[in-house]
Amino acid sequence: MTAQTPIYITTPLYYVNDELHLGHATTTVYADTLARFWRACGRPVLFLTGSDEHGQKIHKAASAAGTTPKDFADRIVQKFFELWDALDIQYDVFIRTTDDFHKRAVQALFTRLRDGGHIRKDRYNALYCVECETNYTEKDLLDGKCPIHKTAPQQVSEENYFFTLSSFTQPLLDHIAANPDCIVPEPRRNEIVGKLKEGLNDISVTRTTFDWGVPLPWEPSHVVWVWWDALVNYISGLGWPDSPALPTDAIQGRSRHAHEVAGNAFAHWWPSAVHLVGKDILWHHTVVWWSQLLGAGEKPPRQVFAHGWWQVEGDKMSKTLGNVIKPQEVAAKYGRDALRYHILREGPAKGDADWRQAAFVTRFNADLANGLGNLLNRSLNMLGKYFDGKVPPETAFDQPALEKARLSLIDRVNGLYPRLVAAITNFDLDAACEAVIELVRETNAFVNNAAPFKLAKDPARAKDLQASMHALCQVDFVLCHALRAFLPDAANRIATQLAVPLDGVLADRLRWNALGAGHQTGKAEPLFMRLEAEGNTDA
Ligand code: ME8
Repeated sequence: MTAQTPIYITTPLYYVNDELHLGHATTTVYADTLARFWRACGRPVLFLTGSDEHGQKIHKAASAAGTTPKDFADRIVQKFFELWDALDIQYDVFIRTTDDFHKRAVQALFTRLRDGGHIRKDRYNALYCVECETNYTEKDLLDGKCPIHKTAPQQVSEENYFFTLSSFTQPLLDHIAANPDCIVPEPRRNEIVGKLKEGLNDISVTRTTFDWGVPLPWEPSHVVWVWWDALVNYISGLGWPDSPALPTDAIQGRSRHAHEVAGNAFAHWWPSAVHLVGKDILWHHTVVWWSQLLGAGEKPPRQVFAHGWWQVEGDKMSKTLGNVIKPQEVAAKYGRDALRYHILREGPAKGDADWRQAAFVTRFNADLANGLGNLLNRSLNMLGKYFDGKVPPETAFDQPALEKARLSLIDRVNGLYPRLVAAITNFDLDAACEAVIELVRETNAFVNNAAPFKLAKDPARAKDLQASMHALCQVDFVLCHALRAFLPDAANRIATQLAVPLDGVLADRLRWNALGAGHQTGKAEPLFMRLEAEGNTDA
């Protein structure tokens, strides 16, 4: 990977049967953070998200609401836009599976698979969970119920089209062996390899009992199974199979950036595709999706990253329990950076996680209010008092212990960029944030030791005062750039207070002396107010 290698980042297309919750916001915040980080590194990034609108689940929800599936989807998808706007999610392409260009791509894929001999008609007898939109065998069930939703599956029997999934067992195992990081983290890859080694069964991929889906081109009484339809979005969103450009014209108003690429958009972005998903849909995004691609003569994406699930205060998050965390409510109450930070620090990137309100408050106060906010505020206030807000020229401390502390800060600042790149390459968002917060902690300790407020009272210590304030200016500048991906609102507010533009590539910005002497900073404003344990601010 070089700074110029493109990266194509996707979230799942969420179902429009209900409003989105913390779980959906988590995958999307992860994707947005990766996208912002790599953009700040100067890498070409394409970030796609969207909505999954076909299938029985949506049909059922629309009937319950007394409306048509399309009207229902139109209504719910507006809520998606509102949520992503409220959280300032900077996606490039928003795709709806009811978009015409997408439906044509699904039909083209199906036709290719038929022509390649991968499709056959058969009798389908299955146990189908509508909530998962997936069928199960008796041995998958727990007490006769879906292992995820704990509801009894439907017994389905119909004649429909099957895909020869079984013939892809070995090609998938070979692909994974040749590309060890194509499924991350490692335990997730092992899980998929384990299941593949048990062998695969052919799967039914059309339905005739309802019509809310993409019709088969040669037999429109069949609609494509919703998963088969939805997964194709990752390539239809790039213009596959025959459009050289992204379909942004077709989705004007929903998509943010029209990326100009030389040549074919699919050829440009697909080799560097990274799908972010929850562990519940890893099977679909590897075994099912990759077989579709291989069968159609295309390559699997470069990587699938699967995160775990949130619980809430030790319980499953569910409507029945009434403990569903609504991201817009958290953002409205505490700020979207606070929500984002908690997701990045405490979220299920590596394994399952538990949303605990007490931990939310503790971390917010320690890292953001007492840590980052306090550092910024005191350093800018002191700079205003002692240097009229102007960055002083660099100088060393006379006192050896303080000079040692300053040299250590310089090392930490200059080592931050490679640390962030390594953490983000590994999808370790927690480690990336920790690297920034360690700089905050070390600098706060430096302020306590150097005590510029005391130095300012002693004219003989003028050089040490200058050394400390120059160092603080460098750290503040580096922090606002380092936080661009993780706390975008705070990064902007710090940049305003420092009176610097939030631009340029991180490799240039995360360096000691990237902020020149003589620069005039702006007015210090509090960044974060401490929270009381109940969640009230003490402002
Ligand atoms: O599966 N914790 O959509 P979906 C963490 N339409 N993440 C969670 C979560 C939780 N408790 N609950 C949900 C679908 N998620 C299909 C996808 S893609 C071609 C089709 C997140 O609306 C997680 O990312 O059910 C999970 O994979 C996704 O929401 C499922 O969203």
